[in-house]
Amino acid sequence: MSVTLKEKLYEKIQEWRPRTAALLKDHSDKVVGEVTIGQAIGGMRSVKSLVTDISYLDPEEGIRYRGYTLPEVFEKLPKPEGSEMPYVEGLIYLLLTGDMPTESEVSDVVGELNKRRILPRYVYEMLDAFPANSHPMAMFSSAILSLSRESCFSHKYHKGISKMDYWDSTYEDFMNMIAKLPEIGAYIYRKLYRGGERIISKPFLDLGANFANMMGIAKPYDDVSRMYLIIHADHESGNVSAHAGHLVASALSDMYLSTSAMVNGLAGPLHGLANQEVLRWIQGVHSDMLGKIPTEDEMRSFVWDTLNAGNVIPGYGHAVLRKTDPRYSIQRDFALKYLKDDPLFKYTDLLYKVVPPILLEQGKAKNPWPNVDAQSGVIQWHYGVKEYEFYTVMFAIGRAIGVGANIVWDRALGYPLERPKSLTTAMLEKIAGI
Ligand code: HAX
Repeated sequence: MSVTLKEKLYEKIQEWRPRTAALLKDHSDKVVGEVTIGQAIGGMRSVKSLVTDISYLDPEEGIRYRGYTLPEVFEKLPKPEGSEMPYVEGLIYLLLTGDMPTESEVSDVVGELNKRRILPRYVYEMLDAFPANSHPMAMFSSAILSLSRESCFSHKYHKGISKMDYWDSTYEDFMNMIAKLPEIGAYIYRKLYRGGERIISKPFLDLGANFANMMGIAKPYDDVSRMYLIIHADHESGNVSAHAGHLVASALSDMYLSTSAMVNGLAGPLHGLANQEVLRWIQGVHSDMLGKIPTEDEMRSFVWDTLNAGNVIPGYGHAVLRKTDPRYSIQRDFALKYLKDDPLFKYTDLLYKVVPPILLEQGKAKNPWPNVDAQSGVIQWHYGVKEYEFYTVMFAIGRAIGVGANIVWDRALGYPLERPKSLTTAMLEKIAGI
């Protein structure tokens, strides 16, 4: 009999617990770093105060999931027959256990999620009650929040369970929730933008293919979905969405309450909403140019106009990364293969050429290179998803995988309530000697 994902996860948890316990018991006083006034005022940039084993973000190299770079993840994870992109279910296995899954382990996860995907009727009814001009992220977050009623963890917690068992019902919530997110996302899409004509999911499909099916978009959009969900899954735990999810979960709020908070953080224009802003900005250039591809000089002047008006160039810069985001490069490779003649792709490519030198010349942004959001909307647009408000919902489905896996591990390793300390401005002035 093969070992299930849950059994493998439990083995890994048992192996890991003594490591965390030993660090706490014998090395609690060791200094990890110091905090400057600049960091305390400046959004805690680079303050080393979180622990996660799910992913690590190197400023030069980009994200590693469980030690694997993104190109390695795309190369090594099993792929559905005839597809270029791996199963999202394989990534779920990798993030939860740290092991690269076999084909048969992935197919067990496909089956496991398919058993859990049915949404309670009240979620549809609640979504139907939203006004037609609602932002899809507000609807998505509310739908997840409403599912808190289904939480196995909350149910067990109120009956009384040992701390050592918290991970078990949290894992159940994680799997139940991940299975449902594509259903919720696609339902919102079809309701808001396709006259409410819902497409029912097909239980034999993998998560990426089922999402494409429910969106109503033909191949190779299944591969776009897989790629999109995988690249957005995690970016360490300090970014706004991941941190929000982890923080709320630290109060032992259930997976749904925590994920809804994560989604709310992602909905900010400096974070996940940037992908909609990129498209809005490019569309502005497109209409000013009456659809013509601008010359490099014309594009430069659009970029300077945006900066001189006091706005940021969406899709460029990053709080941690200092190189081109590998999540951008993976999408660019896909775009070069499938949409190299698309006018909007030509715009993005032109921007890749002109924006970094301009940001360097301006001298403010610490990272002049493109991030994940610079490319993703253009690919969605090409496949007919032109409602750019929706892009962040797909980002959120992906991000829930990494943040949720992290929450399962937070519970397994007994991470406590998060509670950093605040200071007053007067205290900082005293430290500064002014
Ligand atoms: N265009 C213009 N100015 C920029 C810039 C950009 N793309 N990126 C940074 N800057 C500016 C900042 O606004 C800041 O200016 P002030 O000193 O006047 O406040 C200065 O450069 C220093 O900022 P930084 O330290 O380099 O960057 P931060 O860590 O403060 O912010 C951001 C990182 C991603 C928020 C920032 O680069 C930005 O606003 N980029 C555009 C929005 C965007 O693409 N966001 C998506 C990021 C990826 C992500 O998380 N997706 O979810």
